[in-house]
Amino acid sequence: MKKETLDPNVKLDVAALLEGLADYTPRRRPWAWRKPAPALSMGPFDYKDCAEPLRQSIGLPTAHYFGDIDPQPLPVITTEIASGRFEDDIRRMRMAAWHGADHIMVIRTAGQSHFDGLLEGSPQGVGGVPVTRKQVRAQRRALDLIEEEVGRPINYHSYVSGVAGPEVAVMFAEEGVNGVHQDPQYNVIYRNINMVRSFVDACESKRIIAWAGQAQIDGAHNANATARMAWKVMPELMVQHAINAAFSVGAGVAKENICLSTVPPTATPGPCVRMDLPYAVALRELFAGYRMRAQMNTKYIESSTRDATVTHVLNMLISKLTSADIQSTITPDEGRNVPWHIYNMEACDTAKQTLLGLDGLLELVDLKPDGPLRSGARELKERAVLFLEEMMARGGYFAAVEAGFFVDSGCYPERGGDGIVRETAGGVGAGTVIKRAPDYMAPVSCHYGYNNLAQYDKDAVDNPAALIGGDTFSCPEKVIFIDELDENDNAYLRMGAVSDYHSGKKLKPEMEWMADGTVMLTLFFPTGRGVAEAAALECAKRMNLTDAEVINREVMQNCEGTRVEVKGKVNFDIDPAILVVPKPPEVMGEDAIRAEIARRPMRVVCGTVGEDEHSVGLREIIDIKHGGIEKYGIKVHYLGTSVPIEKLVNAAIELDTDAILASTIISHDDIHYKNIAGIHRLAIEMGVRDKLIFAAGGTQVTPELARQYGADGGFGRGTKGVHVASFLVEERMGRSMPNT
Ligand code: Z97
Repeated sequence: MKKETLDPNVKLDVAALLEGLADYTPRRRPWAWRKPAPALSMGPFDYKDCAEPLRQSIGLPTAHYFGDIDPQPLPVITTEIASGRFEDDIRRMRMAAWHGADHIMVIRTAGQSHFDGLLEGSPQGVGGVPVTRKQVRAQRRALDLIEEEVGRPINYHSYVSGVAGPEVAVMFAEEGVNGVHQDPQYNVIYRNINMVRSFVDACESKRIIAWAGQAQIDGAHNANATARMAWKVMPELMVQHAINAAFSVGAGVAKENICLSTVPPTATPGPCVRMDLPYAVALRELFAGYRMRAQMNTKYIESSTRDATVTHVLNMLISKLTSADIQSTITPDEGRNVPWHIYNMEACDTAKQTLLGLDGLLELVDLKPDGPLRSGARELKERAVLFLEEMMARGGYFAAVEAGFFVDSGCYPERGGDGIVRETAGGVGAGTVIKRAPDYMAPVSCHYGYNNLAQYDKDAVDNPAALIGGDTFSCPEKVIFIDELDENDNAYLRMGAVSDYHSGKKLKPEMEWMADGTVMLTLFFPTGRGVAEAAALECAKRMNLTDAEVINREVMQNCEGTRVEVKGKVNFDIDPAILVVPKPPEVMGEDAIRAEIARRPMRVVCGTVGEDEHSVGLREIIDIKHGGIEKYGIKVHYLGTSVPIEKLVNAAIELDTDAILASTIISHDDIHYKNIAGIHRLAIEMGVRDKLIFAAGGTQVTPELARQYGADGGFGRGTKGVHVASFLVEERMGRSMPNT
């Protein structure tokens, strides 16, 4: 890859990223937190708890009202990427970084936990990517460029778990991975990997995590997602956090790098904030000094993106009322199982929007020092301590797992009897742990436990790797890089098949993979759910979509209507060369507009037409306060809202104006275009059309259509006063206006 910087207007060259990968070394290992900006002022606002802004980013949709600002909240924002193809995930990472994500979690392909060794190459995965050195190195390299582009460090993250946990930990430290999930309880409970093996492996892994300065996230969120009644496992969650946190500190991980993966366990229609807030408070009291990684609830999630987003927002209210060092985002794709680009961006925007909206909340409100919040928190802590005590009395963690203590649906000490049971001597990898021999020694930079060094070389006690002239942590050139092993399943082949799309020569709709052809339709049918779904699929068929599937349905009323969302594929390409791309409007300079109005004064009459009471948009266009056309000296006669079109044309004649501006928001039955056509027709009938400039605007107005229906100019969403003033002046200069 020749140029190691990105141009914001040029697509990321993924193929170039793979060139010379064998010699690429990462720039850094440790996790990076956002830099607080305690007295941040942006646009018209002051912020209380934000971080330093980005150099380049995409702001929230409404940012243009406030000078295109894009403030960044303080917590690190996570996005989870799970498309299964690492080369496509890279492009998604860039988009996510522009939307404010600085923690990119790469989900692993199903089943990798049970591979007793590292994978190589770049095969395609299911539900995530096979995590390999090549995949990690290429993605970290891309993120090195992307973080420079947006102007903030980006943390790259995956999993140090499974039977190959320590091998993965070493590879991650070598490759500059900054954050990892590491929790031996995850292996035991969810992957049935032998307990002894999992805890021994965790010692080595955690030592490496400590050496690399990575952030470590535990696995307690999985109990939320697995327990039958997730709101009942709150005491157990605290026990799981405690086991991994204390164990990690024992293995040498700094407390400030240990992140508790915490999820508000309850969800709507339950009274979730009332139930989850005491838990969040208890957790933060019990684990003061540790980091909180606030995950959203993914147990009670359905395929409605709206519903998932509200849950996410309620969860973030809890983050804001308590604390979150990392704010995770998954919604809204998790519930409908379509891990598409757009949902990563939506979720990042939801987090940013919510956290910004709640900026400074704790300057305004206090959590009550007494009452149900405190008694609830205290009770949960007591239950957790009792749980731990009973666990100890039974003989410790292994004995407790054998007795089915974990992921039980009772709120301890109540028991549901449905906990997950594992045998100490059972599970994948059972019997593989052997005692270190008396002459055991490992010449490596970091190592857990007994290493016998003194008996070999006293000088090497503090630096065992010196015995071999440095290990791969100190000498990256010793790392062996394997490019590809599978000649049928690798990135070169996959990218070769879609190279015209990567280069931009051809276009095809895409949701997760380059040129996957996937599109989504939203349909409404005035009928019940079953018929609506079948009708939606029939519709997709007639629209020539293949592989059509319903991914969401929401009943409006049993028989009056159902909303259905369908995904499907198109099988055509678009040649960008044949597209007619409208030019953005050319706007005259403000001084030139003012000078022209001073030379030839201009009068306009305006109003919202028909039955339309929406005046905000029009006022933005005319009022001097909003930078409207008055500001240039144009005399405006505002007739108000719901003005009959006859009145507008008559007023133009009586007041002898140069122009009519009609604003029209309501678009039912195309009434906006019907009104535009009506004004045009009336002005012709009254013999004044040639004398008048007629402009129509509104959020649903398309400029081309407005002109087709008879207006001289049309103005849609995003129009500012300067656009309209510029149009009026230029239009008048282009005509001979007898009445001026
Ligand atoms: C999250 N959505 O919020 P395998 N270790 C831990 C895990 O949680 C996971 C793995 C390992 C989730 C992430 C599910 N979590 C997705 C503590 C997976 C991965 O390769 O699937 O066996 O393990 O973090």
